[in-house]
Parts: sequence; structure tokens; C-alpha cells
Amino acid sequence: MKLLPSLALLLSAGLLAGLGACGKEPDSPTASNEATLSGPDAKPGLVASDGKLVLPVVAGRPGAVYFTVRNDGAEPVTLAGVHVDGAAKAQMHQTNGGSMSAIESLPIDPGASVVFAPGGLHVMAFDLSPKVQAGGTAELTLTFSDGDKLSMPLQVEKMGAGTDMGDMEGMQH
Ligand SMILES: [Cu+2]
Repeated sequence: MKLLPSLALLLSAGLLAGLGACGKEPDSPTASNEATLSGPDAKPGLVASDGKLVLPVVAGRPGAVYFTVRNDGAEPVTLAGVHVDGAAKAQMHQTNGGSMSAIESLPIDPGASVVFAPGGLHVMAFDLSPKVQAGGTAELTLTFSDGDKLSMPLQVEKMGAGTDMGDMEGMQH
């Protein structure tokens, strides 16, 4: 392979997205496997990291999910839905000062990262299963407007002393 790895990844992503091949990549039965190395639910060109689910102080309240997703692809994508394994329902929220509101979709430009972090964007996970316990893991699945999905592991944590969850308390969901 004479292509740089990152370029090869972009080319693979373009191929999978139906954007057209440049024709320089020789046909090979293994070429189509490269883009699936990170899992069957990996949207080409997107990189997710730092996933965690913070449990509520009071059982029965929603938990909060934080993560980072970076668009390494050549095309803009739009995050259109979220699902948390072990939660009956999940929703993207944006904190605005002392309150928060649900957001339906979130565009991510090529080269851009979107950070879901305390005080800003977050995913609320409602009606958490008792199986979701601190020290364990859960899974977040992002759905994009083109139907592609991206799953990532979440470290499940108790709310720590350093975690600012003050913005969760005033909001009626
Ligand atoms: Cu919220």
C-alpha cells in the first residue's frame, strides 16, 4: 500500500458512502474490509471517543452521557438520533444557562469535532435499567440523517465530586 494510512481511510470512506472511487485503488477482496475494522456499526470517517454515562444521584432520574465525535470524512454529516443501551429513551440536549432544551439534529462539518460535556451538549438517558451500574459499561449508538450508525462504549460512573451536574437539577423533563 503506497497510500498514507489516513488517505486510504478517507478513500475507503468515500467508497462506502458511494461518493465514487478514484480508480487508483486496485480491486482486492480485502479492500472493503478496511473500513469495518472498528466494528459493524462504525460510520466511515467518524471517530468517537471519551464516552461515559454519569448515573443520577437519585435513582429514577435521568443519567447524562458525554462523548466526543470527530468527522474525519470529506462530507458534512448530521447527527439525528441517539440510543443508549439500557435506557428506555435518550435525547440530545443543549444547556442554555440555567435550563436545557432538546435538540433534534446536529450538523458536524468535515474536520470538526463535537464535544458533549457537562454544561453544554449532553445526552439524557431516561429510565435506566438497574443493570446499568457504576464501574460497568453501556453502549451509545448515534444515528445520522443518512441512516448510518456509530456505536461506542460508555464507561458508567457515579457522579463524582468534580462533575458539575447542577444544570440537571432545575429541569423538568
Ligand atoms: Cu438534559
